[in-house]
Amino acid sequence: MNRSATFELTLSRFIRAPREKVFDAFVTEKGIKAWMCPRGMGIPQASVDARVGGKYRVTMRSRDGESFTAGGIYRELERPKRLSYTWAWEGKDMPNMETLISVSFAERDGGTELTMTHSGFPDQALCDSHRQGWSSSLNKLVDTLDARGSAATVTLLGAPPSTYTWTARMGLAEKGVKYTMQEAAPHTPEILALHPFGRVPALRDGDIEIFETSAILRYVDEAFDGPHLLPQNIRDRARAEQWVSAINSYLYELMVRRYVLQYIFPKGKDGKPDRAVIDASVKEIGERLPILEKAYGERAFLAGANPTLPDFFVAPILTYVEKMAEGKQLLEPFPKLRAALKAVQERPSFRESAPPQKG
Ligand SMILES: N[C@@H](CCC(=O)N[C@@H](CS)C(=O)NCC(=O)O)C(=O)O
Repeated sequence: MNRSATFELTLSRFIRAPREKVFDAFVTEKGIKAWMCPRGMGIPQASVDARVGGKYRVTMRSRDGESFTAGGIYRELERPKRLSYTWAWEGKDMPNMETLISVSFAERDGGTELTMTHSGFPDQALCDSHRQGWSSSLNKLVDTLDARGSAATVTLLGAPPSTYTWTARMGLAEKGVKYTMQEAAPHTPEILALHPFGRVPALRDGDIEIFETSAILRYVDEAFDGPHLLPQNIRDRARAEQWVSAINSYLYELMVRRYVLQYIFPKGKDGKPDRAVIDASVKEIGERLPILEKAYGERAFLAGANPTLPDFFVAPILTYVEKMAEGKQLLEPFPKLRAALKAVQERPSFRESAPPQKG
């Protein structure tokens, strides 16, 4: 190892699994293949000779087919308590350094407290990039060993009646990602800890924290296997992003805040909805819906033949609009929009993610 190397990282995780199982996930081919790469990557090859002085080698592959191989030598194997091994990348484009990984496995509350130290980095940038990589890999380790799967690492914080929370839940369900739903209202301390503007939803994946629904679902789309939430060709993907942005910027405020919420939280005289505000919003919604109708063109959904992110953003909003006094009449003149909405409303992801019905 390079003597001038001084940078190191330490990460810990509690895993609801016995120490032996966690230890074996580091030193068996099957175990390593299940987790030892960041989310969004896979391990096509791993070889292991788990004895002191024995070698291991791991090849990681990104979705776009790029491969990265690391390997090293076991220095210490004390199952199920301690493990240490060297770590070096192969290939001329990879950092030329041999580093050391030490892992301890302690029993706690019927599970395992894992502490990993990776030392010997020649600079902070390499140390930080490895911290990110290991942090994401350890999320996968937890998912694999905990009976709850990814619901052990992925938590969505939000308020089920909120349209954005509904959209985020739909995206997670479409992708087939198990998650824990933590109910939290906007501007509460739990939300403010993750979202500096206090809005819902926010997502935590291990120690990775994300706010803004489109960023959350972008992350979910790239980090997990499962059907794509965005179109795969450049033009349609740009179109999908365009409509997500347009819905957020030009439709949500009008349809939800200035219309639906006027009924749900009336602020007019005698606790009734403010008629003037509602009338003005209805007029404006009537002017904007033709833009949305036109957007479908010959497509069944906003960015192509299949529902993608913009459809998951707009459906909860239009579902609320549809339920208000003027809603049916407002949507009536727009057959393409109604057909797309109905198709999304019929998806299991939409129904499973819907806010609980009152009464
Ligand atoms: N741009 C945010 C918007 C989130 C948002 O506005 N959420 C609403 C609930 S649907 C909220 O938190 N409202 C509380 C507030 O505005 O104070 C996103 O995409 O996540």
